[in-house]
Amino acid sequence: MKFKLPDLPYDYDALEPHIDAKTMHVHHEKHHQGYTDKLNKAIEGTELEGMTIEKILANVSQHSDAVRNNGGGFYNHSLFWRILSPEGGGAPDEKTGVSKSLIRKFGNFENFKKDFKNVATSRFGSGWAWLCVDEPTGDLFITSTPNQDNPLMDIARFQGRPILGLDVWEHAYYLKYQNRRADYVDAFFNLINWKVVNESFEAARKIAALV
Ligand code: MN3
Repeated sequence: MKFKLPDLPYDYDALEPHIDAKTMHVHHEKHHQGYTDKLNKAIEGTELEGMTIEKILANVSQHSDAVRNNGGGFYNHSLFWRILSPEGGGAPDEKTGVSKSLIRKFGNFENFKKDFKNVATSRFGSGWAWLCVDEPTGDLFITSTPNQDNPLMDIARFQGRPILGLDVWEHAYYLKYQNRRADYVDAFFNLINWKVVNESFEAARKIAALV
C-alpha cells in the first residue's frame, strides 16, 4: 500500500487571484508529488510500509531524514489543500467550536490573525505556520516549524494536532509575491475554509477525549 497524491478539492485556477494557477500546478504536481514519491521510496521494504502517516510522524526521530522530510512534506501539503477554498475567508461561524476556542484564547478574531501573521512572517527560511489543538488540554495554540517538520512529530518543540497550516516556503508564493511574504499571508486569510478547520478541531478534541 503506497501513499498517493491527493487530488485538489478545486481547480488549479480556483484560488486566483490570491494564489495563481501556475504556482498551484507546480506546487501540487511537482513538489507534493515529489514528496509523495520519495516517501514511498524511503519506506519501501521497511516496517513503516502500511503504517498511517500520523503514526510514522509520531516516532519520526527513529526514522531517516528522508522519512522526516518527505513524510512531513506529504502530510503538510495534504492538510494545506484541504483547508483552502475559493469560497473561504472571513471569520469562522461564531457558533462553531473553533470560533469559541479562538476567541477564548486570543480575545477576538483580529488578534488571532495578527499573531498568526507574525509567526508566519517571522519564520526564518523555509517552513510552516500552524494553528494546533494542544493535547490533552484541548486549547488552541500557534506555532511554526522549519522545513517540512510539523507539530505531530516527536522532534517538534511544541507538539499538538495541526488543524490549520500555511506553507511559507518560497515555492508557495514566489512566482506571484516574490519577497512579499506578508502579502501572501494576507491573501491566505481570504481562502481559509473554516468549515473544514472546525471539523478538524472537533475531531482533535475527540481524540483528546475532551468531549
Ligand atoms: Mn510547499
